Amino acid sequence: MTIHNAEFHKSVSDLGQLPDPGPSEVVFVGRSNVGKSTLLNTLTGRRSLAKTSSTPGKTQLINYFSINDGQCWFVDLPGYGYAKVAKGQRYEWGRLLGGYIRKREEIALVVLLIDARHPEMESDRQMMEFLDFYHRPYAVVLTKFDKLRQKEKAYAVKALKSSALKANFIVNYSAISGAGRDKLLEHLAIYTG
Ligand SMILES: Nc1nc2c(ncn2[C@@H]2O[C@H](COP(=O)(O)OP(=O)(O)OP(=O)(O)O)[C@@H](O)[C@H]2O)c(=O)[nH]1
Ligand SMILES: [Mg+2]
Repeated sequence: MTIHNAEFHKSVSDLGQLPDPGPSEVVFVGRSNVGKSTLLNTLTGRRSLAKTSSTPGKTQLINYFSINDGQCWFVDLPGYGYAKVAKGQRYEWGRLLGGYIRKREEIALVVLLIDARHPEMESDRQMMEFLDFYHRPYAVVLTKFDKLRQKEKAYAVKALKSSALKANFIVNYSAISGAGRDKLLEHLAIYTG
């Protein structure tokens, strides 16, 4: 798809305030600080559309962005993995994040962002299980790919391919170099009507 314009639409802090069903939604999820807001900005070409920060936990709301005058919505969800979880314990996704993924019918695709430097995090693995359990189609974007050496790149892709077996596609992404942007937009065209 080509993004002609992107506008902030609405922020929501409670599942009771969700906007009425609109166009199909592409939802961005991932650990805090993985680069969700940065990806939204680089994907849409609007540098300060979504607020980014070097401190994790910046996005605590559900933020809606209208793409191409309502062709679809991009949705930035709160990050997870900030609070420590004891080994063997199941992740409690925040109420907003978990509830949204379970209930929102307009979700056409969940884009799960995973830090390319840490492709085997337990929380990400559990998120994939969660998405699978609720029959949510999902794809994986490996972020911060520019931070890896050549050898690490090959390792990250291999590790992810073996765990993200149900992912509809996997894209390596760098907000710095722009790598993966065109590929991701090409894939998203299928889900955005
Ligand atoms: N080198 C590099 N840094 C990145 C990339 N993407 C994001 N970052 C940096 O990572 C930090 C976190 O980015 P955000 O986009 O705010 O992360 P987020 O996932 O929205 O974080 P929360 O809202 O806290 O959940 C920022 O300092 C970004 O500049 C990338 O592709 N390469
Ligand atoms: Mg954010």
